Amino acid sequence: MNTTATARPDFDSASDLAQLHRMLEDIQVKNGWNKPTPSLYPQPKQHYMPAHWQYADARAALHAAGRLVGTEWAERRNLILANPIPGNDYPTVTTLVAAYQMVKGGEAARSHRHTPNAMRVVVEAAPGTFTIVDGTDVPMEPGDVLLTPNWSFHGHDNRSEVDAYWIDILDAPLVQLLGPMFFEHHPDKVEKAERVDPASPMRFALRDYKPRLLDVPEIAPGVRTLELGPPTLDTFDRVAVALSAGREWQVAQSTANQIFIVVEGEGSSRIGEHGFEWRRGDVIAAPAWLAQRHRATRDAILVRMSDAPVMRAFRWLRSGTLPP
Ligand code: GTQ
Ligand code: FE2
Repeated sequence: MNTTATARPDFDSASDLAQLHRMLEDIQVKNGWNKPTPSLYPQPKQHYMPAHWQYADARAALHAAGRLVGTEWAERRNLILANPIPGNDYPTVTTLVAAYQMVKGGEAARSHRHTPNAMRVVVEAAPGTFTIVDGTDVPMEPGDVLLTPNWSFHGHDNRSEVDAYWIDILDAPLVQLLGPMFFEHHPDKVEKAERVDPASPMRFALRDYKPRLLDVPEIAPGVRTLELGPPTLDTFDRVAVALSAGREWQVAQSTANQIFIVVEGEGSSRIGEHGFEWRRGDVIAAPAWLAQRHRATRDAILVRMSDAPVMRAFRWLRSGTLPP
């Protein structure tokens, strides 16, 4: 590169450290011996906060948005669950974003594809509601988990007469962090589906995973977990959790960032120092390295998404201590 020649500072003339530090600016470096905040530290620091969003609030807001926001011009009618730390308007936890979305009865949301991986958990939908994934209609029923991996075309088609509500999870914050973001529309506004596939590998139907979940051995009294796999998505996983009424599940600190969605039941959670009371359709942000306890007041099913696959891939998946 041909840059304007500038005189090199005369480092040997520096008479004290402050003067040397000032001269370092001229060669665009920072000293590494006197940093105000260390770059390396003994344990994870967490800037994101534990947080809770109520479905009742989001539903009311989306219902109103149904009058005012059209899917003819809005890519998606969604509400971003941005972590409530100052200045943040997107991630729910460091690597993941959650959003509530509504598609009205008789309406469609156009097909597109993007490098972020995505999934949804359905809260309300009547028969005839589909996500079209790469030309296949995948049915959406309450409690179902649907995947739309990196670069697969997807659109939402509600051919029922009632409004459908669900929760999206995307790894878009991770893609923004690393850089490889690509997005494009489908050439047809809403991709034509050639077939309906209720048994699509992109779908974990509640009616299928609930009985399997309730059948696995307990990992603690009244606590069962079931990984909703095969992985399919590279960056985040899904674990269904069944909690029996009156039981508590204690979870140690983990480097994995997590988001919980309440599929059935009611209860309360403590994430770090924050306590939340939850019910069906609610979302909880559980940032990494905060101990957790979850208690059901009525038999509950939760789905937990986490970036554990990323942490594991680079050998950064670690756990710490249980809640006090
Ligand atoms: O439904 O395709 O909440 O692309 C954010 C981005 C939903 C979707 C969101 C998306 C979608
Ligand atoms: Fe999308």
